[in-house]
Amino acid sequence: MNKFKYYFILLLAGIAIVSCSKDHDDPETVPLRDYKEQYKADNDSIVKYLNTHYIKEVTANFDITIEKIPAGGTQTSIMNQTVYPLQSRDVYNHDVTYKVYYLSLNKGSGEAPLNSDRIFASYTGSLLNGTVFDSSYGVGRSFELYLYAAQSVIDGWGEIFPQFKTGTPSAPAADGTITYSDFGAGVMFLPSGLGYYGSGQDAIPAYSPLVFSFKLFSLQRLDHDFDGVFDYQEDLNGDGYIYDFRDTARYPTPPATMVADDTDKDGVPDYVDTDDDGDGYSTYYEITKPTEHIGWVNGVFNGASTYYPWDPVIDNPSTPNTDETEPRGIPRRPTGPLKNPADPTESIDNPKSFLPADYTAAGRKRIHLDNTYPYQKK
Ligand SMILES: [Ca+2]
Ligand SMILES: [Ca+2]
Ligand SMILES: [Ca+2]
Ligand SMILES: [Ca+2]
Repeated sequence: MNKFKYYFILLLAGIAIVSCSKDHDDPETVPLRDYKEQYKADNDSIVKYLNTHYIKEVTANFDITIEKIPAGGTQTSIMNQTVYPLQSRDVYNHDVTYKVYYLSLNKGSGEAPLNSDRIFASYTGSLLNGTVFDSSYGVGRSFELYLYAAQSVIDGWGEIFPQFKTGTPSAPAADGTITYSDFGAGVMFLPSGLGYYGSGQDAIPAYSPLVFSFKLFSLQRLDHDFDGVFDYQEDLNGDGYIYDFRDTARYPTPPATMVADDTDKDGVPDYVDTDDDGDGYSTYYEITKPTEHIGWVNGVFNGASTYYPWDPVIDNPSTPNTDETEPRGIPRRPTGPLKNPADPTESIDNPKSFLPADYTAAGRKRIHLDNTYPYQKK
């Protein structure tokens, strides 16, 4: 959790060095443009694009062709067509609330990624003038949506991909190839503030709005604090997004609609907080299954996992040699009889016992999020 502090200190040191070097006639660094001003210009350009271009074709495989409406043309603009109604999402970033436009060509049949998961997707990126600057030519590649990943993608991807779902994989072909059907497919129209902004890339001039068509094939859930609970299970309000408001450059004054997903309200969101409920016991410790509960116990199979999964899971039929059955999820604070029924006071010396329902009840407050459990020492 101190990583951020170091990052900001390094950043400040970097700025100090740049300002010092100006005195020595080194090339000046150009300050970044104002995000709000740039967004106004970008949004004008994007709206103009949406009003002057049309969807020429969408193939059965969700490959889309967008072209400019020719002079005198009667084609319906992207903005006004109704086959794929234009959608938008409000995105707060660098103190700007962007209205990000996107098209949904197909929602997808699988799971939606969280904005910190790894996705397997294909894409084609172009500028508003139609220049294609990069493409994976329909072939899926792996990307981590997490903003602070070593090789992270642009901010806009993490905001739009969670609106789509993955596809349905085929059985592997003879050469091991898996193909996907009914995958998420769409087009996002990104202002430069959610793209490369002032730092242009090879074929992308600085401050370019970007158009990406994409297909979302599959995803991999990630656990960024290694506490045994996946990021998407630490998305407390279930909106598909987690944010770290310690990043005050991106989020100086987050709107009320953005939720921190921070159980103990210490400013560190659950997905990077190793003690989610702030009770002094790490989440990793709290979700560790007692050894006497592993494997076969009194004729009941309790699963081979060292850790409680989030919810009970059934055996995976495609792995006949392994029994993944796990009837117990992370429990709530126990509700069974007291150890000493003669003493009505629940305490560390007189704890309640776990009932089967404590491991499975829907909506239960799991113990790693309940700072009243384990019982505190007197
Ligand atoms: Ca985690
Ligand atoms: Ca959330
Ligand atoms: Ca926290
Ligand atoms: Ca804890």
